[in-house]
Amino acid sequence: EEWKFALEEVSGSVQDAYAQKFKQLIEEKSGGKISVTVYPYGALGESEDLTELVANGVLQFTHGSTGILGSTAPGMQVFSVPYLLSQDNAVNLKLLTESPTIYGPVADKLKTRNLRLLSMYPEGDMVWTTNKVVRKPADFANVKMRVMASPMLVETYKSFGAVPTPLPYSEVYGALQLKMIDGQENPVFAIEEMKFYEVNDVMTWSGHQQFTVAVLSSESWYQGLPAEQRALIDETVEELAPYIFETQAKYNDERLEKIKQAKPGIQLVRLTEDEQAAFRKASQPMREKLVQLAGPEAGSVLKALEQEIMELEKQ
Ligand code: 6CS
Repeated sequence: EEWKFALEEVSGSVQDAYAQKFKQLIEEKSGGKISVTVYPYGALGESEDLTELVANGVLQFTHGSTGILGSTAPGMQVFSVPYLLSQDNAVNLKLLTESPTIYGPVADKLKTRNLRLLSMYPEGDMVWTTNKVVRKPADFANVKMRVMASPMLVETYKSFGAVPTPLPYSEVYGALQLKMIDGQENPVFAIEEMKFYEVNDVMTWSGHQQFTVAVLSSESWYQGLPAEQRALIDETVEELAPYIFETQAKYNDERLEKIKQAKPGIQLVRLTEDEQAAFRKASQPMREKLVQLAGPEAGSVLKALEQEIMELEKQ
């Protein structure tokens, strides 16, 4: 039996690390009865295509960036609300793998599209790459920032003072090179492997968000599996959570060193607390925006998640 797992990222990425470990564990535990084939980004299409292929049962597993999933599953845009996740990844691990809100109403909504939400994890802090230094919203004036297709991201970057430009991942490098856009946001490991640092001169840690991704399967396919195979998937996904949290942190640290070596002139900027506060203030209306764009249910999900985070932070 063969299970197919697609990635929205290239070989060597965080998603690849996840899928390779998943493959290893499933193949071992099934005693070789199941083999998992991993398809890196580019093999089967853009992120939206992969989600569609899983919903149609052509593929069994994929990753769905919440910033892209939000364009077709509006509720997922809640993860594009800036400053949502905790600064403490131990809190985020619990939230993203056990939250009754995520695995209740959020997952139920995905089921209506035949998608099963298996897990979620962060892939690292979003870092801006630009050609000029951006320390305050006014610095973003006329700066065309590429974002994933979620309307919430478009609105967030407008609120930050930039000119948001949605584009598929595969087109970002070329668009930066041709100066059709001035900058983009992604975790460090992605900036390294997609070579965005070659065509931008400044990297800025804005502190406003982590990149979060959903691990998805086909709901009807999953429900049709024998109980022991469903259990095998559930148990493997649970085992993978701490592994991928550690691995993404390691990848992001290592790739920053690689970037510094490849481009010693790259300027690294970390926004101070005060500078971050100005962006936070500018994006305050995004909570209302979420309700306008994704409906009152998304607003309730946001409130419930914020409550869960607060409680987890107290523990
Ligand atoms: O920016 C993007 O579109 C992509 N970034 C990453 C790190 N993974 C997949 C996603 O599509």
